[in-house]
Amino acid sequence: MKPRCILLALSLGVPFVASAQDPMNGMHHMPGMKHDSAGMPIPMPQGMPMIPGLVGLVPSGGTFLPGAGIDPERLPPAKPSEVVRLRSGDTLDLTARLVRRTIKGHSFAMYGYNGEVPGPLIRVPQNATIVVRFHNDIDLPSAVHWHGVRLDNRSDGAPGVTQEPVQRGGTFVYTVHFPDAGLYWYHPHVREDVQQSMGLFGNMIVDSPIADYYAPANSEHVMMLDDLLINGDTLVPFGGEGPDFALMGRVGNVLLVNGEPSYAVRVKKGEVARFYLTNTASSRTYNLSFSGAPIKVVASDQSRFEREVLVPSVVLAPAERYVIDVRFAQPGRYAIVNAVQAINHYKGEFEPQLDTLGFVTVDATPATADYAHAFAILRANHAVTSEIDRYRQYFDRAPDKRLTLTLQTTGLPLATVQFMTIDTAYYAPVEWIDGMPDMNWLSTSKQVRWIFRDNATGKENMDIDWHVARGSVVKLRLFNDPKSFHPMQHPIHLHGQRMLVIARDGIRTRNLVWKDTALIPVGSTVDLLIDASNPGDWMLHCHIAEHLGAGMMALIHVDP
Ligand SMILES: [Cu+2]
Repeated sequence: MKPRCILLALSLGVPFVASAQDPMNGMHHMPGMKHDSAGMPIPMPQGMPMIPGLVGLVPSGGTFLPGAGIDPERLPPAKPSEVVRLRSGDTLDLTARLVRRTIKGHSFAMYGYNGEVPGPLIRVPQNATIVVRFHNDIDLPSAVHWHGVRLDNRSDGAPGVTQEPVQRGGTFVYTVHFPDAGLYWYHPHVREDVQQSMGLFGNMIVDSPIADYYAPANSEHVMMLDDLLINGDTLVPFGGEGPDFALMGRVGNVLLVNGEPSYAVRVKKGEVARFYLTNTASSRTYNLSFSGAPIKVVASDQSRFEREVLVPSVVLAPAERYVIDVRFAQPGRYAIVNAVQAINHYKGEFEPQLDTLGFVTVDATPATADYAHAFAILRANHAVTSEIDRYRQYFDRAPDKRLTLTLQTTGLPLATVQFMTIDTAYYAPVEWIDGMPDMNWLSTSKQVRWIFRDNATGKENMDIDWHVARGSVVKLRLFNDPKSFHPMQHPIHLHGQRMLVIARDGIRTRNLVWKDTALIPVGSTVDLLIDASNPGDWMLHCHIAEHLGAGMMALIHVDP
């Protein structure tokens, strides 16, 4: 790695020119989202100075924070998530509203579903159909997307595609059918950079009728992973007219589990604990481990794996889910650690970064049921394999469509352009932290346009109007161009269908699982096989909230 002396050569006081170009497609406009705040500095990593040419600049377009003018102390305190068990035919009222959250001693006006953060944990049997009456009582238009659920298109909750955004005071009734057992989550699909980050997310667990669908476990725990960007005692405001942090997405400096900065569970000696993991962060990819306790990966987004495997750690990109079993053989305190490789852009070096998300305390009393034997068996899920067998005939055929992932910028500060020109001489396949928050903060969705480009037609983003017949199997090849202005990984999410990641860089995936979100590292070519079985108009998009807000989305029509 080369030292990054370019910083010293950058000029001072480069004027900040905002472009009038609007790259958005009308789906994420927020009229009335303007406030007068003149902006504020953002926290920088220790020992990292702001780039001289960026000092004193603020993003264009004003700022937004929830509950403007409301004293947080007058809001109801957020409650922890409660389990709501529903049967087919049941109705749930779900209201997004302002709540007070107290994080590290500071109180903020934020959001919650039914006053809870995370929102209610909806637990249903497989094949249930429920009705959710959504009420919007927050100060932004909203909607609810049922992430990963192959439901009726009308209830997909994608404003601009399947419904109009729900204005404050408005209601929308969703019919949610759960055809697949597994772990899912719900969240808004309007200004996700604000609404998800402020607390609007919740899980759904869909239970299979098969008694030993998963191996036995002594306990179950839900971990919704999130991060929050705080400067001293203040939330760093959001872009008023569209997302800021448009280059890398907003990477928080406080790591949260279930909305709290410290997570604690207590188990017994020898206990097998099942963790339901969901990454709800705007941009951060996690690499989780449990102080060496063995982790068995059981399931991901929409199914179990073909085969259970033991792993040292679990990587979760935004919106991905994993079901894991962890066995705690000895009493003691096990830290839950996010261990990643940070890039110091100033020094041009990689360095390890460890964050403790919480602790598992293991009592000396043995667990009442001893599942050591079952835990030691790595199960082969033949039902998953035999279902996927029907699709293997398509694995080797030529891709039906190829998309290149790239970006265009316009009107960025000169210092940013100069820095990036040098910085992207090398790249990391996955950026785990934000090593340059000043540059990132100052980039808005008016200056940065993230792009899916159709290799065959040259069409981009929402101009890619792709029709496939219901019941067809589609091979989609994605290439993440490492030579773009700011190469970065993208967790790509497809609504309403299921897909297999069949190959990465030409290497066949050996242990398959049905997914709805797949991480595409920089420089990688990833082949997805889509089971296009659910008719309707469905979004394909990057799940980094700010990349979505900066245009990285396309439509796939599954024709009936
Ligand atoms: Cu992206």
